[in-house]
Amino acid sequence: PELGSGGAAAAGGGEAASSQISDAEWEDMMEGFDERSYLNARRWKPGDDPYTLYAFNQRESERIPSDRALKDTRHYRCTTLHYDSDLPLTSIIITFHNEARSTLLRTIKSVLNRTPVHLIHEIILVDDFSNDKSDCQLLTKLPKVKCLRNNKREGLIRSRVQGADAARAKVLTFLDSHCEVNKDWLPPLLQRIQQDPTCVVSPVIDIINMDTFAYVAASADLRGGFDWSLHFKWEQLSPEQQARRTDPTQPIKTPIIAGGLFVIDRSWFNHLGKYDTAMDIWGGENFEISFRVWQCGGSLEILPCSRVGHVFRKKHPYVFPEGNANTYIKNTRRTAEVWMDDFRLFYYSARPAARGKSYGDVRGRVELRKKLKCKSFKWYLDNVYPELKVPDDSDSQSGVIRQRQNCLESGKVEGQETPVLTLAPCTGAEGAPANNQDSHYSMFGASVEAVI
Ligand SMILES: [Mn+2]
Repeated sequence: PELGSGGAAAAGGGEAASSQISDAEWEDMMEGFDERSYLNARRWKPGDDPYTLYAFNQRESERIPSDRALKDTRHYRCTTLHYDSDLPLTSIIITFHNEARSTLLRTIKSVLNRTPVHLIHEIILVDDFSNDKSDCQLLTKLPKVKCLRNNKREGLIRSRVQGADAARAKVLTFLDSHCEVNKDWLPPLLQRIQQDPTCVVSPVIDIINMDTFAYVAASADLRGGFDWSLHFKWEQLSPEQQARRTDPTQPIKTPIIAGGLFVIDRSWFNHLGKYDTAMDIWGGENFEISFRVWQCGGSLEILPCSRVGHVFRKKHPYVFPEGNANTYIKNTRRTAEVWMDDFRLFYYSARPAARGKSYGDVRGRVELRKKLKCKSFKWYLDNVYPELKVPDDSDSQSGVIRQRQNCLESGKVEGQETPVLTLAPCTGAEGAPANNQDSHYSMFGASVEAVI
């Protein structure tokens, strides 16, 4: 049954029971959690490199209190907005694998301290097979906190689906495990979903410095973008888009979400096919869900009046069983095959290494796309991301690729279907290259691909 679309007082059944905690009970629970011993058990030891375990400064994270004050980084006009009193409740889902205790705890405490209690149905921690299961278990002493644990490593995508399947509130809020939510972060997100349940919304993601843990405001004039290799990047709004934004509190439509933090109506999430659970560990899932939301009748927005800080790192602290690049290619290749139609060829051109990699069975996802009667990738490009330049003939050149006296040349090899490229002395005349040295090549992003 669809539970509770009202405030705690209006909601019926189990949801109300778990949402109604008296102030005294709340205080008892907050005080009942032995923070000092939780943190002390796994503290950084002097002499150790503070970056080894988590790829951010563990020592600095531990020096900062779990309930530190943050600067309110919103535009001042956000502070004058009012939100409905009957916003839907949310289940907050935080997945993690071997997260620093200090950072995970600060994520949760920031949520408990800066969110109207009656809007949180539960906080579901999904422990993706961390080495120490008490990292998660001990936190269930805190109000609203539940813990699910995988009995093998599943990765972010399947872990999030586990959390979503267990969630009971009307709205799902996905958070990363090294965040701090800022003042009034949740009401704008819930209100937008109440207005339009097909909208999938993200906060502006402020920056928590990985060395100092300083909380730094991010620009609110950014949206998510990408190139043909399916590499995510933040993009400045164009001058025209800027000019159209007369009200800095208005939502920003975005072609893609960064993926770590977003809010979605639970039945809409289920209707759209959750996530592609054949994707591994991390990476590429934000493309899949973004294309799917847009092409299947929804939209993606960044809400500038909601701010959440996130620790941005330079590398992943954990291992990918099949290697980082292979996992990213498998996940993005599944996305390209299911959602990009013939435009997937530009993906292969930009990421030639993806061609030969296996990506598993996508028939179920193709079926899903059919069943939901989703629009084409051309529609997405025309209507959502016209700024993404589609390579045309002017991007591809032909001629000789030459290194001193040698030219790139193609030749057949016994028993192999595709020709092999080698360097050999140039044979054609100036301006009239020999046939096997006449190359057609195109450049997308960082890679050059030659077809002879
Ligand atoms: Mn993260």
